[in-house]
Amino acid sequence: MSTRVNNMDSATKEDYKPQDGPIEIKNRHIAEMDEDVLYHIALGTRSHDLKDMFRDIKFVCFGGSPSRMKKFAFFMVDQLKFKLPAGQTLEDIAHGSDRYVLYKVGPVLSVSHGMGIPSLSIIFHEIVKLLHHAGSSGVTFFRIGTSGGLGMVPGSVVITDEAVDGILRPYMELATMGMMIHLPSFLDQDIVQELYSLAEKNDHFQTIVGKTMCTHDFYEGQARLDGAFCDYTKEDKMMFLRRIHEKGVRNIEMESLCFASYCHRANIRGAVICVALLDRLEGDQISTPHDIMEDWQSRPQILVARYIRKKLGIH
Ligand code: R2B
Ligand code: URA
Repeated sequence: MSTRVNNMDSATKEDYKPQDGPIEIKNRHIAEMDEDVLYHIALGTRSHDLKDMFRDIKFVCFGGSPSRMKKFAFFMVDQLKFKLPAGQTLEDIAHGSDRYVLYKVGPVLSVSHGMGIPSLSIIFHEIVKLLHHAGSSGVTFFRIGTSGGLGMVPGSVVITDEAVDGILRPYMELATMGMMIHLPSFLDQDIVQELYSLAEKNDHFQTIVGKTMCTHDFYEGQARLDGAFCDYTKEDKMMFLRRIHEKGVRNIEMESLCFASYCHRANIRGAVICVALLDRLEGDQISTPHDIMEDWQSRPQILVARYIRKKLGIH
């Protein structure tokens, strides 16, 4: 067994600039296949005319929960002043599979990714292949999600400028072929600043930019005291959270590392925008009433909608 470090072609997050070209697949085997079945979204290159269905896609918005991404799709109908054909409503295009949901609103795809890196990884592969088969180009990806904040008012929004793993490393480790490969998690800094510039003075919430820690577990991985297992003290927990806060970590969630490193690997512009459901320096349990949490979860969507409207010239 050996460790291989690859894909380190951009050495720092500052010199990483994604290109605006067609979505390319860095896998020569795909071109040799008669058919590519995108199993988890129940689509395929033979069964569907992917070019006709998806060629115009310019923005893909990923989020954990299927119902939140359905709501986001309807929000985009409103935001883009999108005219649905008379008598029609939005359909889940991936309804043939009950793993993920997929809604299309003009040039915007709204996709659920489930919880954690393994779930996000599967849908990311299939969406990149889908857009490649469709011949889409100049596409931007977003993850709009939830997180635990550090040192901020709950309901604040964090735009990730760097995703790090549970021990602060800016790359994702992936075990493949008996080796561990390292995939850097640089994000495009221009889109970070552009999204930040779209936060308005009159917004009823605070928006900040910072590092996001991505863990493989919600409880012990995030130093909670309220899991079924816990081998550390409250003092250990607070020391850890204060230490990562000093190192620039502003929120903790479970997908940003994979999302960022796959965007980097696929040369796709990507951004991570998450609302903080609580301040982890104050506690572990999420007990805010559902209606307030619903409102908070729409906040990253508001920023992303502003970005998309700006790019499409919709005022
Ligand atoms: C945020 O919230 C989920 C855990 O509750 C997880 O998907 C994440 O990243
Ligand atoms: N999601 C997480 O991963 N952690 C939190 O604390 C809240 C939401």
